[in-house]
Amino acid sequence: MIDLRSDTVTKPNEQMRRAMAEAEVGDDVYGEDPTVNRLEARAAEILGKEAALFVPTGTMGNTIGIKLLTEHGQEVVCDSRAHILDWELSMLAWFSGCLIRSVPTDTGILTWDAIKSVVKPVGPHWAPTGAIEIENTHNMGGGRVYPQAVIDEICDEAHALGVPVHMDGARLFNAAAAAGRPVSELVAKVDTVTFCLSKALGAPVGSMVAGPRALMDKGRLLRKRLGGGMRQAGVLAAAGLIALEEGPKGLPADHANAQYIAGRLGKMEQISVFPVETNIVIYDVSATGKSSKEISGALKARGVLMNGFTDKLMRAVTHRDVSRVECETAMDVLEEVVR
Ligand code: TLP
Repeated sequence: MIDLRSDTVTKPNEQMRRAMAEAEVGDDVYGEDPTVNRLEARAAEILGKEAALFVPTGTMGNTIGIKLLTEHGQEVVCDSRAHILDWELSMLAWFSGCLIRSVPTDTGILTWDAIKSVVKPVGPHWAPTGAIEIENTHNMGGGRVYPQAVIDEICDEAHALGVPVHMDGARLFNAAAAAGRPVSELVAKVDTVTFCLSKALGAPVGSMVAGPRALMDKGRLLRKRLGGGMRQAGVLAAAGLIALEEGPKGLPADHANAQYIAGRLGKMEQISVFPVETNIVIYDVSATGKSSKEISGALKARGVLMNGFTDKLMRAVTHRDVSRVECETAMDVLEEVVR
């Protein structure tokens, strides 16, 4: 199977498996797992934040990041196709007790201009804004990267009003690779940030949430409350350390493969493809006369996995476990299915 459903499907390589087997471990709930401690220190250093916390998933990272910035009864401003809104089972409402105030955008990229009218102070008739959330890269926007000036403006304006900003940087390293900037620059002004080790960076499990030390100390308690106190988690952190150090090196190749796929899709008459900046390719199949479910099923029968997320929109995600040759084969198969 050529699996282009997501970069979440990457499997640990030999180097990771060896490191996992040999990892030095301890009880992380006591703060005694040396490998987890190393991963948290290294992630904080790379991000330029005071502290970082190893969490099982990106969803838990976002949950903790946003809970740390908000109070029950507030609103969180995000775009209308944000992962926290569409794909996290209302976790934000459930755990943080906040409503989402979503703002429609073409590409998932918010601007201060687009959100300033919905950012609200405390008042007698409405819920005040507790935080702003931005997603970089933007998944459903097609892996789009925030222009740095846009992030900086949102953060500066929000901070001037006393409103903090959380970044869902599940694919933060893809954004950095595409922007040609260090991740620390991308996140310099946000208050809390989550990124995933388990997507394009290749770890089997794990994400990080980072920010000021005092917040991360509180975040450690929230992680425990959510059932994320993972004890001898060094076996996972060992793979995470390799993902963190080695994973980013492979991202330009994944991005080139996504461009290759977009190029091939662009040549198929009944398909229209959205602009590609990183490792996510979104394309519209409505002109084929088939639904994305039908196309997905026909592809699967021929050894290629790609999913639709609406009736007409499909997604291909490149990652370290698909080669250029496999991308070529996948496109040959799609051409055949469409024909
Ligand atoms: N995204 C998954 C699915 O949930 C859609 C995928 O295949 O792309 N933020 C963003 C931007 C994400 O794309 C994801 C996962 C998460 C958070 C959540 O990460 P996990 O799955 O580790 O909870």
